[in-house]
Amino acid sequence: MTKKTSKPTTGPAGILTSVSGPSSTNAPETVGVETEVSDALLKHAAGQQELAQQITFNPNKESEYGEAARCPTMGFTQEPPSLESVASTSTESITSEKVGDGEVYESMNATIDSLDRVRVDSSNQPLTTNQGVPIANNQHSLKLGLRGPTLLEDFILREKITHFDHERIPERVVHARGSGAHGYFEAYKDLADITVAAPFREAGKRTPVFVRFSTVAGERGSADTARDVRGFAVKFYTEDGNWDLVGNNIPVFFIQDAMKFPDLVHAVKPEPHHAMPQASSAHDTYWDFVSLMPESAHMLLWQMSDRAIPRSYRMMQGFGVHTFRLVNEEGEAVFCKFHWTPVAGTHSLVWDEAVKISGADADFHRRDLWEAIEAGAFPEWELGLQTFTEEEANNFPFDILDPTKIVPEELVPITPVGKLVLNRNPDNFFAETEQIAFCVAHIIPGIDFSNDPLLQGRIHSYVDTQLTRLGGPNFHEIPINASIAQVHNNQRDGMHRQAIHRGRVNYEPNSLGGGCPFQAGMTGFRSFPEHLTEDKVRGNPVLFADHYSQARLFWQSQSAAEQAHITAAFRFELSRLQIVGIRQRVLALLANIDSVLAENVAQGLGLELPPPLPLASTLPMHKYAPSPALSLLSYPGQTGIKTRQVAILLAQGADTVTARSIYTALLNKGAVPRFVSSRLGVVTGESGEAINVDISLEAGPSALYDGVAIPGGESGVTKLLGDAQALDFLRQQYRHCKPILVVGDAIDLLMKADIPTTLPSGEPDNAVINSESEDIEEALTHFEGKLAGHREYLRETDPPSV
Ligand code: HDE
Repeated sequence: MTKKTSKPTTGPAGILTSVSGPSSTNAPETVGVETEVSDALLKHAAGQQELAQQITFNPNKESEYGEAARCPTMGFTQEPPSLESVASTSTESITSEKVGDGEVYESMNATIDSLDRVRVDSSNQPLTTNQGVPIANNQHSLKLGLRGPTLLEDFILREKITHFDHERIPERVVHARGSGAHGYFEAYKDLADITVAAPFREAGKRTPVFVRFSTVAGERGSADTARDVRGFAVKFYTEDGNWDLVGNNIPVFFIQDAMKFPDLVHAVKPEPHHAMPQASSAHDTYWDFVSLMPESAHMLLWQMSDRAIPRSYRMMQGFGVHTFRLVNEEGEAVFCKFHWTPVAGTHSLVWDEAVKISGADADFHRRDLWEAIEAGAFPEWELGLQTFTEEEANNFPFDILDPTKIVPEELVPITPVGKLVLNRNPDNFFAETEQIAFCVAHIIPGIDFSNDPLLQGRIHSYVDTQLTRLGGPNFHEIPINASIAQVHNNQRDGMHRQAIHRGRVNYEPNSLGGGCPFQAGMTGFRSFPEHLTEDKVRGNPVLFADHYSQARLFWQSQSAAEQAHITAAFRFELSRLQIVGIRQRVLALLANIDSVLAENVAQGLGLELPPPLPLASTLPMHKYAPSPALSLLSYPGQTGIKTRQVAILLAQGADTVTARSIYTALLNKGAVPRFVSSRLGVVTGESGEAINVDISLEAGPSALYDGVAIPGGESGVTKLLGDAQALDFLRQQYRHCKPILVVGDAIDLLMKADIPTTLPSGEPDNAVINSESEDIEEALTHFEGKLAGHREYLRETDPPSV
């Protein structure tokens, strides 16, 4: 006879303690007292048992091996029986002003949201310490008596000074000097046929972006107008996560392999023994290195061209540089090069001007970007793609994995796919522009890498550098870096962690969190499954050894003025060197590109042209037809004179009526005219019309303006004739090829300043405009045309005649 046994009772001890419990799946019905907390406790315990029982094994294991692994499966999940069952604590419904309203916002990571959640406005607020304690006296430290020593006890003073002592973070190793803004990218069309990337999903779709422009070599406080490559880094905040396109304003690079990057940067940065020169490549170590690395030849021509001294961040192109991949829903890939083209056109400074701006306004580019956005003249670029298949790439005369090569537009045309608009300045430079962390590894579904060996090294470098610069692995939680897509994973802890994760699960696979967060399988990011069967090797393909044919292509595609500037730039840089052997080596490198270029630079240095450097390749050099798109002059832009800065030069007694009409006409066309005189104050004309001077000649010297207009008025002109600063101003406007408008008597200034009205060719100089005040309207139209055209390079001679 079997004895009837009753169902064993399960007591709550296993719930009320945190170690061990009965081997029973019966959930206790009570923990004794009945409260909200006890109810949550029971639900949690029962739910955890239930989840673990329902997920009896890992059903995905089988699909992790062999062919099946090519199509990753979605992680397995089990709906938790209650929200309480996956809580960290039974007390989560207890509320306070600090812990919140006791609600669970399901599937939400509250560190992810717009920047509104962290913006601070202190209107009507008293000063407090960082602990929120109101500060009674922010003027004095706590002392023992009015004349006594300061007390260690002064926690308010110590907190303030300690925070101040640690205000600086390490600057970026490269690209330390920069400026940024918010904006959006708007797609022209749906690109589903070639990519699933979120920004290209539908026509008109807007993706928020933050863009940072930078110089490369200079330190954080260096001048904006140094001769240098400019960074052009764009962070797209997409619904599939952040995509960073970390490019430059030049489409090629100095080196072909990440292994050489630290050498390149060491060579260009200030020399280690005396830490000079700042933000300049014009020194021995740089040219020593690049002349021993002839793959830099192509990049050197771009770097010595006017691209390296842009007029404005708004007036330069941007390039992804490397070949990337775009991948569509079917998993098919095409190769892709990214191009940003400025709507304002590509315009540059001239070197003499850039040097002067460095002294007059080291923030020239930062100010220009800030001012344009503040004024509502939002900078715009068009994004264009060059796409091509692997098969097409195999027939190109260069290797698409070589970052010292472009894909000429004549070979693969550029398709416009959207526009970038920068329409909001940051609230706070440090919190946003300084703390933004771009990373080449930040890609999203639809974008993938190529095997470019420079790109491959960059994938590692950017996260790595932020660990030091931003103080640990949680820099993705800094608001400017946080994605707008939800972030859920099992990464935990580390310096400055902000997210407070609910629940006991911080691993995957799990049953106790219902399997969450789970892998996304085929809807997640999948790398393009490129097929490769190769040996491990350190080296490059033979086509990488052609160092000169694209350098020659670039040279031959430049206008006469651009070629003259490149020649002068090489001469300048090399003339600063001290070691003759290095000068000679660079000349030998140039001799492989173009004999006239090399000869002219050699002459400028007082050297004989040495024989060309030996070639690294036995393959014949490819002959490219010149590509007009490589000249800056092919992008005059569509914004005319908008945002162009124009000086209206005045002295007491000037024709202020004409001055005002010039001012108004320019302003109405979107330009930024400024009344400039030797002193601030009021200039009164013979008519009695008074004008307040905007800026003095000292505070705003010539190099800062795109053009000058000088009204007549006998006594005003007489004063300017006797003012050497004003005459210098005019001479520099002329030397820097800017349009000059002189009205009435002001023509005398041209003669006094030795400014010719004809070009060296004998033709009239159409950018030196002379008018009577009655004809000012017609003259202004002419002046505006020249201003929009930016420069009259035909005026230039080497050395300058004025
Ligand atoms: Fe960078 N680069 N880079 N670089 N780079 C950095 O990352 C690096 C390269 C570029 O506005 C650093 O956050 C390596 C090419 C831009 O914040 C660092 C290699 C191109 C910016 C780094 C390269 C770039 C950086 C320094 C060779 C053009 C500024 C601070 C393998 C396509 C982004 C930082 C900003 C910044 C490493 C080569 C562009 C150290 C190792 C080629 C625009 O991680």
